[in-house]
Amino acid sequence: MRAASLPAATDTIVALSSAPGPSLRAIVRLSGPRAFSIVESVFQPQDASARVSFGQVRLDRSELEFSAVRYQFLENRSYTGELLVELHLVGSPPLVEALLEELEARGARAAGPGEFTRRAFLSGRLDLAQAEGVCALVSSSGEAQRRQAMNTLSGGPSRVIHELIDSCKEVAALWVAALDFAEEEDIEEDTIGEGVQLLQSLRERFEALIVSPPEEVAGEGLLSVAICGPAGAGKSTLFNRLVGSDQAIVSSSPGTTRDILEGHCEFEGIRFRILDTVGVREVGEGVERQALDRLEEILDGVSLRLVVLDASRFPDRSVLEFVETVASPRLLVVNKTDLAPADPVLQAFDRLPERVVTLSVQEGDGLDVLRETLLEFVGSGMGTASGAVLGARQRSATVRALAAIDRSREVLESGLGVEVATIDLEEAIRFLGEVVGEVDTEDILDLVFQRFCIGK
Ligand SMILES: Nc1nc2c(ncn2[C@@H]2O[C@H](COP(=O)(O)OP(=O)(O)O)[C@@H](O)[C@H]2O)c(=O)[nH]1
Ligand SMILES: [Mg+2]
Repeated sequence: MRAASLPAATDTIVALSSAPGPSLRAIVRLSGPRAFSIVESVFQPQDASARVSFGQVRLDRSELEFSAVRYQFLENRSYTGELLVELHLVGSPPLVEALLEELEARGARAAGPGEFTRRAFLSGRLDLAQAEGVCALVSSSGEAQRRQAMNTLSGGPSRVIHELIDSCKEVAALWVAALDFAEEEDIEEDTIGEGVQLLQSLRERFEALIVSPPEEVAGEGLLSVAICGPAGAGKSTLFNRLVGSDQAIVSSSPGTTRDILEGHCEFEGIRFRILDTVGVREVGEGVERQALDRLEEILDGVSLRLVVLDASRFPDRSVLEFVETVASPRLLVVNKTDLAPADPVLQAFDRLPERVVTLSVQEGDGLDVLRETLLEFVGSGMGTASGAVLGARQRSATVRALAAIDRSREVLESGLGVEVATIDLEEAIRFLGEVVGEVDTEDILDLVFQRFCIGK
């Protein structure tokens, strides 16, 4: 169901939509059928017919009078798709407070978090993915994240998701057509062969969307990166270099880092949360087992893992095994290239992790490449073919859609037939629909809009 077919709101909401606290200018916003008339009851405009007008606000209840500028927007021109008024006044918290109180007394209701954007969605002005873009924009920090949020807002992921939905629907339509000729054996067989291929190529397009994992960036404006690897590889040295401090104790005797250290850094406007962890060989049995469990937990919770190895020490079996267990996305960092070339260490792997950076933290060689690689990783969402960055909710729905696509392919391959495979395919379409809000599930809406601040 398209959001636009949901019933329009009948009440009028009000909230401060600029930042709270003293400021040069505060913006109080009303949206809903009575927005114009409620404001008219407290505001004397200099030019009643102008869309933008200076005027006087008179508040009966608090007996206050002050000047303000009124902006009026008709339904077809407003953010929410409803009648919308903004009063711009001097940003004094007591004045704003008194104004809100008066407007509420006159029939406006205090808006809940994200309610303006929710209405924009309900009136079909934004789709759900774009609405989440607004959320990310509001909470974004730094220029790059702002750009990314703008990308969502301008429909980046929406466009890609709509394309995916269309492709899924095309495949489903092919199958329905094939079912009409089901008596003819070879048509069904051709359809199955072709279907498996179509689903496989769909899978790749899904992956391009899901692989870029910077939902943290879009959501919280911070990407967490854990540094892990064997003791003495230079993890703490790298941590200090990235974070630009000497928080972590660097020592030539392995086993110095016992706790998880956390620091922050920013390059090119992207903020990173960096975690320095305990070295894998620093951990033995008994009490230290806890440290290893903790390490696993940390590695689970981050967006990217840097596995640091020492170029001058051939990785032993336990290190190689450890690297295998580190989940993607991960980046292999071969350090201390001032002591030895990286190649012999790299050759010890049967299969190398996807990305490798060689450097000497001590000499500072290769640190730029590492920073660029980190940025590239974040930017993979901005710069990939899909150009789309998914928020956490969008991502999880997309992952579920992909699982349904895979089930559909398995069904085809196991010979259960096109009809059964269609059920999973349709489920995939439904999950994708959730991403862009082509559903009427109140729960999803609540989930999305709760994360907003009031006034947005
Ligand atoms: N030669 C050289 N030594 C390094 C380099 N990076 C770190 N080290 C040294 O390696 C030792 C272990 O470093 P540390 O950061 O404590 O390793 P961690 O156990 O992985 O945290 C220290 O003596 C560091 O000074 C490097 O690039 N080259
Ligand atoms: Mg250390």
